[in-house]
Amino acid sequence: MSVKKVILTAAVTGAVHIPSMSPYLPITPEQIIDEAVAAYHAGAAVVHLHTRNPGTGQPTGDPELMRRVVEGIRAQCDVVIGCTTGGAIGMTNEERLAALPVAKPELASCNAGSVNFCFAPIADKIKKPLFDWEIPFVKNTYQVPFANTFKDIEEYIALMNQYGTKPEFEIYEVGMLSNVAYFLKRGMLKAPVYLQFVTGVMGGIPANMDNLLFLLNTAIRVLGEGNFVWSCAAAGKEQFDITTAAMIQGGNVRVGLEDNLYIARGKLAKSNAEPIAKMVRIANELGREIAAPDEARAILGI
Ligand code: KMH
Ligand code: ZN
Repeated sequence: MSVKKVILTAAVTGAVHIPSMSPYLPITPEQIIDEAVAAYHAGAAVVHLHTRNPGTGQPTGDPELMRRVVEGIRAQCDVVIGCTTGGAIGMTNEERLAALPVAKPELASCNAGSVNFCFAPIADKIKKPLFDWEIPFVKNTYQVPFANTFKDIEEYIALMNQYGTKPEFEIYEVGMLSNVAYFLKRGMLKAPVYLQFVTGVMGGIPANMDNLLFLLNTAIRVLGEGNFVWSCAAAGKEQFDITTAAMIQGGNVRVGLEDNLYIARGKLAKSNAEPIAKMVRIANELGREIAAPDEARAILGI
């Protein structure tokens, strides 16, 4: 069996971590652009983007900021651009989707079901927050679910189809694979569908080997082998163990400061290029070649 080249995705800043946790978390459009371009030079074929208020670091769905970020990256490299439609916990669907018609990215996240997406325990670790919004923001995730109903998912897919954007399905729980299969059967999606197993979220499937294989084998069962391309991300300290396991299993990999602020135990990553470079070294050891952006486009069918 020939194993395809591995697509490395850099999830650059996200909407979970807060500025008080790391001085290296990209905040302004310029920082996000620089980080994305540096991650590309380190080996990323895809960047997954969120934006933040440049003054406070608070996650925002402001389409103008996303437009600036996407244009800034496109001016410097041909990395595949994936924009979030997950936004941040507490945002409305309108806020989450606002950037899509403006940025018209090749790829956008499409969250494949509702889940508790909790990161309230961050509050216990921050003694002196840099900004007033940070602690209420993380605490709010203890009581507000991340809603992605069937109706929502249908609307997100329809909008992506309208703008020629391929959905990247964020899979936080195994049952969400059946949700994707439902939309594939209805003819709203073109195979191969792209799955991102996002393990390790508090409220979602834990990041371990059993669950990685459970997700993969269930995807084969409900979608059919050949009907999907998969990648794996892991939130927190399991990140590199599980993404390495995914690579061994023939999958693609997402790393970056959205998922994990550390490059090793107790050592903050100074950039998104660092975890990408680490995965390139691991891939080299494992004999997996790294996909360039155009090779990623071919694999993903975009
Ligand atoms: N910010 C999280 C609630 C996505 O980008 O679509 C979800 C998230 C997923 O980051
Ligand atoms: Zn995201």
